[in-house]
Amino acid sequence: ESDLIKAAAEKITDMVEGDGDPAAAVPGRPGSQPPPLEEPTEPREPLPPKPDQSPPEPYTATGRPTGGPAEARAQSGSYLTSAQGTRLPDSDHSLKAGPRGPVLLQDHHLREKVMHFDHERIPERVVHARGAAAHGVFRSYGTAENVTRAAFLRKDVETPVFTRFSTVVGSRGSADTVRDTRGFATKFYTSEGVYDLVGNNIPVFFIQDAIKFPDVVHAVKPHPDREIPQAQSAHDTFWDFVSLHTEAIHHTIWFMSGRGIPRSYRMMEGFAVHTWRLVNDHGETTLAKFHWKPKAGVHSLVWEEAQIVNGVDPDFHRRDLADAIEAGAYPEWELGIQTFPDTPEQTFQGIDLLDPTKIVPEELAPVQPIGLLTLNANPSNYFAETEQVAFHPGHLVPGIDVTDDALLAGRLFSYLDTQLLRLGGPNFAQIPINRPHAPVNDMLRDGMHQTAVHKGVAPYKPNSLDGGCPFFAGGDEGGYVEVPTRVEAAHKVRKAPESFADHFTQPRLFWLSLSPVEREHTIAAFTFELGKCYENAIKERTLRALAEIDPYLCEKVAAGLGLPAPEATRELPDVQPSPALSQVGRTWPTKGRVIGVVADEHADLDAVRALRGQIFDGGMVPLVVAPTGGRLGADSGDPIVAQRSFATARSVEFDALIVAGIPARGEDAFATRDAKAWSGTTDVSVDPRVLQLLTEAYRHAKPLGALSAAQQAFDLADIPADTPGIVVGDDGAAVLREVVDLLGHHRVWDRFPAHA
Ligand code: HDD
Repeated sequence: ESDLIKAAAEKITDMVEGDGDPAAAVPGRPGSQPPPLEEPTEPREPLPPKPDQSPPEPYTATGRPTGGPAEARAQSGSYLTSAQGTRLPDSDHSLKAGPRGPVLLQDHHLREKVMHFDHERIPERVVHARGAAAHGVFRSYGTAENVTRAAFLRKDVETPVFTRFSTVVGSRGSADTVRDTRGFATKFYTSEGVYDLVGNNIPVFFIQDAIKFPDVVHAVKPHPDREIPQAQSAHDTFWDFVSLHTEAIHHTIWFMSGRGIPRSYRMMEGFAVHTWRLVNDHGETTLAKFHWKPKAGVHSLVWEEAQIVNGVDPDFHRRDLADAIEAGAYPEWELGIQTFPDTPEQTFQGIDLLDPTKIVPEELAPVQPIGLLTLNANPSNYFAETEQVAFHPGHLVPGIDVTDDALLAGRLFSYLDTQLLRLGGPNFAQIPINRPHAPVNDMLRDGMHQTAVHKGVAPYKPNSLDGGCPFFAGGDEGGYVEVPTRVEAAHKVRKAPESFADHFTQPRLFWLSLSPVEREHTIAAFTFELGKCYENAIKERTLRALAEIDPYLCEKVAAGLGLPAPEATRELPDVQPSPALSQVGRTWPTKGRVIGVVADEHADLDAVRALRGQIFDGGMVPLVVAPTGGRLGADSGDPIVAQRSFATARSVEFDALIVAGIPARGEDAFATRDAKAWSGTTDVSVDPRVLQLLTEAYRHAKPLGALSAAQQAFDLADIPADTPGIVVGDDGAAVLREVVDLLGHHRVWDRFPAHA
């Protein structure tokens, strides 16, 4: 009997392309199968190996196929893979805690396979519905090679990527600058299959266990009776949840700070939140947290700006991202990792690495740069790409594995499941934007939206009819082999570890790390949000949580709500602040920032031309704001195009303003309006829309400049010339230099009152 099997196996092996002797090492290959009980029919020649089939062409940043051998793309190649192109070492055994089980929820291969089978006979994201995305490239520095064997993290490897940013709460048509967490999800089309890094702009999450996700989302979404408010957390159900689940207060204080209203997607940090397990070529493991660091700095709007933008330009962030890319000012982020020894406790300096509501301060574990992300092409079709892209934290490549974080475990289930509803079936990996750029050779068949025309007759393992193909890949052939981490025998319980019960030390750490002005903005946000709640009990419960963070925070918010401030129930811990958490006090690059130049026909047009050129040369965006559209100095040989008119410009669009001329009140300018009401001045000789530009920019602590001849505009707007951040002079270049220096701090922070 064994001779017969051996002969058949040799025949099959001979027919398979590829080098080496694949039968030797890998279970599941011909030759290593257990013998059948008996031969059911007369032995006959096996059918030829399953022919390769024409793969669907992958979509790329430029809209063209990536090139390379067509058969390297889909349903082809020698090894069995997941739908994402990751090679599989085994498809017959679920991942278990020991041979006798139980089966682990983190077995993403089992779930992918069974989920797909379940749907073989043949709507908006429930969260993160509103988003904007871009194509790009990730270039690895190779600095992570010692901790991970992931091929895309080898030195100088370039990997195409697609990144989607999003708000969490609002529906697809909601505004961009609402106070919310932002999603930051990146799909890496690696040579080993798709890797998704599905993160947020906040390093901690609301909850510690995925089983509470429906609760927190139900709480923050609009009230079910009237379906209001849209894209807001400022309502009773959200704060009811937060005050009753105090583990949410850490995430909440982050998005009550400026982090909840970013200036631009280009100016946000990103975090994968969970701790991941990296494994290197030698099988050694390291725990790690991923960070994205924007080259443009980390900046926020102020609340009034965010609200104005919501009305004036609800697509502000989407437009900003697309404009920057179109202008060639490609946004960049460095990917970094914090690494921790993979000890059985999975803690670092007392911080539980499995608790997704905890950070490890950068001062304790520095973020080490491992590569650069550059977004360099806008999508050509919003639906095909931005809407249909499907992320999943379980899309992993060899070298990156999961930990036992209970929030992550639930996510590993949820993201596959949601795509079934959203993308209409289990074949979403065949949608162009989701297609791996690695060979896909799965045995997932049929189902809704099947676009592949599979050949061969034996989509099952083991088989002899399709030549036994495809084969399993061992770890040394790029197979995704789970790290055989030890699972201690324990009782089944519905419980969290004890360390998860500390809900307040890290919110206090965050609070103490903020600068005084950031604290004032955070107080204002809490006061606004709770002020929109109707139930006093909810406000009081939240104040009790704030008291456990800091007495000043609690007292100020309580005063704003007109309620007594409760006392903390314990002595507040002595916490070392983390300066890296503050956005103030550092100097940031000014590349890509927008400077408005206000002028009319009476301005010194040579000075305006020079300013425009100098701003542009500095890598920033000059926008000339004139009384009407069209051109200034149309009769001159070098007219100046007005990018904005007084009717279309609003201060929120500019990071700084320079007034080059004092534009007189035009005939059509608010003819029927009371200029005093708009500008705070009785003088109507300056167009009130210009005064509004200046007073708003002043209130939002933006740098303001004026050429001497135009400085009167500040007087008319009641802006004292001796306040910080007001620059006046004859020499346009010198004024600009000083304005740009101020812009390096993002805002003139001294202009905000700050006591905390
Ligand atoms: Fe989630 C989408 C980020 C916890 C369930 N999530 C989604 C997106 C981002 C995140 C960026 C949008 C992806 C895109 O652009 O298409 N989610 C996170 C982070 C979390 C997190 C950083 C915690 C660390 N999520 C989380 C939990 C669950 C989900 C605990 C469920 C148990 N998330 C989903 C989802 C979404 C989603 C319902 C909606 C659309 C989608 O997946 O594709 O499955």
